[in-house]
Amino acid sequence: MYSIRAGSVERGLTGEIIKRFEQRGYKLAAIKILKAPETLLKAHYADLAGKPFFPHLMAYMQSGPVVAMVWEGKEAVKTGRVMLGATNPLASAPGTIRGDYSIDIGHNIVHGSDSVESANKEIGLWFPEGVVEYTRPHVDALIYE
Ligand code: YYY
Ligand code: MG
Repeated sequence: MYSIRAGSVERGLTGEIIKRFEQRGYKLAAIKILKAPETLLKAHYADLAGKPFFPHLMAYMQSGPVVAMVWEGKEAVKTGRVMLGATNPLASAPGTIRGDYSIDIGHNIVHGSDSVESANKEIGLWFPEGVVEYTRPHVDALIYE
């Protein structure tokens, strides 16, 4: 589960970020723009509740709309984290999303689930209505061997 964070939507980076997952070959299973409610963000970032940066994180994520997405495919969580780059953009390699579009850690452009378990939890929080199930056999045959 990915969310293009507040600020990145306003900066006009939504299409750029979506494009990277599309061109890699991942399958879009859910997407929406929303102003994330505080209750949702608190559940989403529950593990970080005690951290000193938590109040800023909450305020930042409520400062504007976010785009939430689910991308599916082989190793989508692990590869997605590589595509995002390091948490601190100053340590993110050029070519990664954070490395190409951000500087400060608190405004690092995009969230990505860190494990399949947390992805499933986050998909339930952000998409309680469920994701869209479909197949695209001709495309998958071109992407996967
Ligand atoms: O999974 P990832 O987003 O790479 O990092 P987390 O450790 O889960 O932290 C979530 C979020 O919190 C991070 O993307 C920016 C913010 N944050 C921060 O503002 N300052 C820190 N020292 C650590 C994280
Ligand atoms: Mg995280």
